[in-house]
Amino acid sequence: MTEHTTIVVSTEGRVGKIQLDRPKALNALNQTLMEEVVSAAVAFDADPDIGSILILGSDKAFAAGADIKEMAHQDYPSMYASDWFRRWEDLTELRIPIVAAVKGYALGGGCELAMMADIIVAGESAKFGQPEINLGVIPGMGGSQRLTRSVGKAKAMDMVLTGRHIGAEEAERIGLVSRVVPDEQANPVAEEVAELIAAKSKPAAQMAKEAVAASFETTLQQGIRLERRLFHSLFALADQAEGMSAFAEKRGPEWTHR
Ligand code: CO8
Repeated sequence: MTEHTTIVVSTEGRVGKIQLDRPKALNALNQTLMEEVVSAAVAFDADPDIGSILILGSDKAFAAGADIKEMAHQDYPSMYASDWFRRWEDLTELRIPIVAAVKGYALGGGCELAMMADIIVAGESAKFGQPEINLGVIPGMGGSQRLTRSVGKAKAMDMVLTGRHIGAEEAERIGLVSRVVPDEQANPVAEEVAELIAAKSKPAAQMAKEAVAASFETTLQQGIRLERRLFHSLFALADQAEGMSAFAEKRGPEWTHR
């Protein structure tokens, strides 16, 4: 197994787990952490024995943003030449469903990383925010786009322009997170969700994710056409025949993920 310095990677059944592990820096996202998270996620995506990814933070912070100390001394030529933080986009191109458990701070890049997940389970202590404006910059890992698509202009402008943090209850009310649970339940519930998804037919789950994700990119008509084509294409897979036979025979399906 690959040696990591900023994350802990493990598997639990068909769930691939990535625990952010820079607790002293509140899991601030540096270049090493980005590379390690994305590489681990890419490997899980390609592994036929893994059906979902779970991203976990620590109790005080999911992640308090990009590593400000690492960024502070960058200049425009170095940021541009390295296309700083582009690698995170590779995470968003994965087909495998991703669940994030958020407790404590999910700020700046931390909020943006959580939004790259398909489902966010928040503990009651979760605090989401895009405070970059307080550092004289703006969101740079998709916050201005993903946040706006997920919660609408009114709340996105409020968060991005004022930098204020919102709590778990408000985050659920505005549609940023899927569920809020007591803190001690956040990791177990997120794990249950990830296990439930991993127990589905992998290609069906991937196509379900692709169809929902497409709604952020396409017109309604194109999205509905894509959904129908994906639906049709599932009839080429053994899992469709198995799922429907199992229903008729009143038994649980045995997926071959093919
Ligand atoms: N980067 C680096 N170190 C951090 C960060 C961070 N984002 N956040 C916290 N830390 C460190 C602190 O410096 C401190 O280290 P040390 O003990 O060595 O002094 C340690 O973590 C603990 O932090 P605090 O003592 O500050 O803990 P508090 O409980 O007092 O406060 C807060 C917690 C409120 C979360 C506070 O730490 C804070 O405000 N952090 C910064 C939050 C922030 O501004 N995040 C946005 C960063 S910018 C960003 O994310 C841009 C992303 C897009 C980049 C795209 C490029 C193309």
